[in-house]
Amino acid sequence: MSQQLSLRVAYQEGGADRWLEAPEDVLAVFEFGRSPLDATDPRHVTVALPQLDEPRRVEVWRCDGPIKSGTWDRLRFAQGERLTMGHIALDLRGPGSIREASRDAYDILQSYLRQSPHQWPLKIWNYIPGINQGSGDEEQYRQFCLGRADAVLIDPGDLPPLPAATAIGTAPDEPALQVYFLAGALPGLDVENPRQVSAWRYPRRYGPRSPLFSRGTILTLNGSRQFLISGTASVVGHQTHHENQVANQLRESLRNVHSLLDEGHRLMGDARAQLDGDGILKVYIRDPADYELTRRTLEAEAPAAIPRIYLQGDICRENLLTEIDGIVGCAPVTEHL
Ligand code: 3EB
Repeated sequence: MSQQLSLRVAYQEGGADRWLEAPEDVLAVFEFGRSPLDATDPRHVTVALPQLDEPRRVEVWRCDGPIKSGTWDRLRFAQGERLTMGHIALDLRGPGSIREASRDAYDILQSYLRQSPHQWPLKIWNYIPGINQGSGDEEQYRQFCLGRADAVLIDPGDLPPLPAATAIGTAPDEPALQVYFLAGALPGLDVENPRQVSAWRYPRRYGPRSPLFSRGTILTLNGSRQFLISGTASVVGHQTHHENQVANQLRESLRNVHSLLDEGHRLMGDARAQLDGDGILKVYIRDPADYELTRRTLEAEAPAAIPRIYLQGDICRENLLTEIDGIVGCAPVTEHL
């Protein structure tokens, strides 16, 4: 018995238009390979990462409607009955550093959430132009982390709920920093991965301010659960494993995902997340030449039932070649009783 999930995510062939025109329950339509500055409808999120596989698809999020959409400062949002999607694209041309843009984006995001009925970010995606440009602490990703920490006035040591996150690099000439999120009226249940040091505890050598995200959050609504999985790479402890080996990096990433899902099951006791037709995976690949091997490796390692899309994106450490994230359903363990 399959239950109705609160957020229904799917990859759909064809363009974004028919989803934006049609049903009442469309919260967001993500279109890949277009600058975030291109979109006009608040529910239409254009993402600069090119799609590597075929056919071309859009990612559609649906939830209980009616959906209200609009603009708030430089943020665009779509608000359903129990979930909100919001996105921000800040033009990086002109004065101002990535650190300032990141701080601005998170300031806007937080002031929007404070006045929203859905105050809790569950997952945040960050797409950062030229993420590995600059050396040492000047690297764009580290500067992005600084800006985020400037804005987010929380001490992760106090263990407040943290959203799950993904941070991926777009082309260096992409003009905009993009941040988009899913939010709800209650915080998600944070899950950390026992195989990995929590990102907010990473040692100093990875940058002056640690990334602020949980490895995953569990959204519970309408009696069903979904697991929002953060960007997951070949990081064990806090160290990169399998340098220059994309297939082994992907396998390690999947071990991390399974370990995270097991930990979620241990914490909740009841539902168990699975990689099946209720979920989706996104596979980010730094070098398009690695696509075939990455695809074959995933086909050998992950259930065929889970839809997936392959996107070209840089990973936040220069020595990482691939990363995966996803949204997956949790089947109630008691369903057959
Ligand atoms: C890692 O495990 C990979 O800065 O928001 C993954 C997910 C990563 C989110 C972020 C960074 C972020 O550390 C990097």
